[in-house]
Amino acid sequence: MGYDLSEKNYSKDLDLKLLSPYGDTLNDGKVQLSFTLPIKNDEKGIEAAKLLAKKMGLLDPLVSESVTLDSKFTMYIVYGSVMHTVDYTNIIVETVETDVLTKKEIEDFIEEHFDRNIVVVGASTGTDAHTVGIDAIMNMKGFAGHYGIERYRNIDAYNMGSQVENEEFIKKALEVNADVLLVSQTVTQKDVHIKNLVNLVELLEAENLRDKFILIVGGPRITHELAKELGYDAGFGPKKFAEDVSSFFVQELEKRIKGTKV
Ligand code: B12
Repeated sequence: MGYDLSEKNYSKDLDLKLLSPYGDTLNDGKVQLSFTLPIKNDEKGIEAAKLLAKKMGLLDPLVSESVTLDSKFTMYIVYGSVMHTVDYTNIIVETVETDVLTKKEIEDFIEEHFDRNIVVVGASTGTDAHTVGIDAIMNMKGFAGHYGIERYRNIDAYNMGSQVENEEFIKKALEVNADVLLVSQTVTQKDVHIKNLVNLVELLEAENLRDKFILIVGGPRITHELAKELGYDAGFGPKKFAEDVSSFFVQELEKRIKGTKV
């Protein structure tokens, strides 16, 4: 069920069971959309963009911008109203539930609960060449004002970089006796990340090693829900930093060894 936006008789009350975008006023359903068409920038192109937006279900679409990219490509910005709503009260999202601590709190937590450093091995695995994500989490200098875990005083961090084969990754984890494995996956074309992430779990299971490590994956298209589905302990997406993941793994590690110093 949705509001009858075509008649503009939408409600002025917020009903979270019928959540709709906010433009100028509650429940007007206004959204902005941009896309590129492989055609030249003229009136016919603008009409094509408008028709496409209508087919996508936008009411009263307005092409507010048509930007010439070159003689054969044009980018359009279109405004319109969506007629659909979602029931916000019925949405359940699986998220990492541990408290997020500061760098200092994490270091103090390690000092209090462990009598040795925590060992972390990270990499962008498989064919994935993107290093910026794993570097953001691990590098000493950090990212967006958040120091990476190499800077944490009682974490030994090994960042193997990108295009690391799963076998090589496991070998390193065993060599340094890792507690935590951090996998970064950026490229999702043709679900290549799923195959690679599943392969790592299968290799660990085949060697009876899965329970030896806290296994974490992160990347722009990764959610905690997906990570759990694939057999990982946690997943982290955009806008997550070293504190988020370290808070999780120190508390998880402590839970697993509760009572006994390692
Ligand atoms: C830079 C870049 C490259 C560089 C990478 C250089 C390098 N050293 O990393 C180069 C040029 C090599 C590259 C290559 C390719 N790229 Co590229 N690239 C990008 C770009 C522009 C930026 C990515 C980035 O650095 N983001 C910044 C970091 C900080 O963000 P992040 O990775 O999301 O990380 C954050 C979180 O996700 C999380 N996180 C990430 N990893 C982890 C891990 C853990 C454990 C945790 C806890 C958290 C975590 O924390 C980080 C901080 O908050 C994006 C587009 C974009 N604007 O995002 C495309 C993009 C990622 N690339 C893309 C593609 C398709 C490619 C190529 C396949 C292109 C090609 N046809 O050759 C190749 C792939 C090569 C390969 N084999 O992997 C696509 C991916 C689409 C998809 N989902 O599959 C994108 C989205 C561009 C696009 N719109 O099409 N790319």
